[in-house]
Amino acid sequence: TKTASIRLVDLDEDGVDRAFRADVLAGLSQQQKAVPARWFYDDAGSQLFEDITKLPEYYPTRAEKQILSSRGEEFAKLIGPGRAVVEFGSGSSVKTPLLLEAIDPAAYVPLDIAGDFLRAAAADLSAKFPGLPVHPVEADFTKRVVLPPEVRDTPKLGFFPGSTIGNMVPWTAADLLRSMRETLGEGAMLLIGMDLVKSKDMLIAAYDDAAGVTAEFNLNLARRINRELDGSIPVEKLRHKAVWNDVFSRIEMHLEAMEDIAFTVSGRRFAMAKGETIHTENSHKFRRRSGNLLLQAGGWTPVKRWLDKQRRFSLILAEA
Ligand code: AVJ
Repeated sequence: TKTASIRLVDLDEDGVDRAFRADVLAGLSQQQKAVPARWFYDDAGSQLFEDITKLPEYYPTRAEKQILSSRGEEFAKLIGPGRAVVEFGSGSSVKTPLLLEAIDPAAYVPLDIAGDFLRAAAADLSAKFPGLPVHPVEADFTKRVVLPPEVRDTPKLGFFPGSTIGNMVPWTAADLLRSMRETLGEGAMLLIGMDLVKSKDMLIAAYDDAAGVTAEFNLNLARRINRELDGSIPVEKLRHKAVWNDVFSRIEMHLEAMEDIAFTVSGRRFAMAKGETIHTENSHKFRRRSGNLLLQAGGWTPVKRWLDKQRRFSLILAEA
């Protein structure tokens, strides 16, 4: 299998719009066309992802919530009170409270590149936990982040739920884990979600649901390119495709041309032959050994691993 590797443009460098344009133009110029998955999440895409989490076929969100709501006592014992919880990505309305309730933290520090989501998540959490200091930080957490002075001397717990780590190829994932370790400092712990390898049928169904919500989520990326980058992609001639890549243990999402097409993006011309695809997402699935190996490659030592009742999803606690 041939894979595309794309150099991500630095978000701080030129601003989000220029980064989006640069990623898309570079990605569409490759032999295997590809756009990094992080560009799914404009307002429409974020809403569609919310809808995905409620689909009967999309088990990861429910499975992870089940672990978080049933293992509170173990979290409390292994993590202890008084840590600053640093969440990578804006807090999801349901998962974060389950963790915070269990461990009696000293502060909550959500990190996100999207300021609006960040402020909304921070306000939400403050309302639910009136006594808890909340320090949102607008930052690109793929690099080392300087945390607010209020939590400088507080031991940290990093929280990275959702199996978002699975969107990255292993070397990028290991880099991210190392950055997190630098951001979190001495004595830190990390609680991270990793989706598990399971039957191909269950995996494909989770990424190609009967209601077509995941298809809309995928197609929205092409619509976003048209909207924001003055594109003329004929979206109605693309179809959503989810495939299992057994070599890399991952679900891949693609947008496949149903006939020969040509279009422009920001004044540049592109063509796709019938059957050619734009690779839009990797979602790696883990086993105990592969998950532990990845954590160790990123500088973390696994401490404890929990699965949901149906053994579909894992949550791993690690220490620096
Ligand atoms: C939010 C990245 C974990 O990979 O399962 C859901 C995104 N893509 N359906 C995942 C997603 C298609 C999701 N993550």
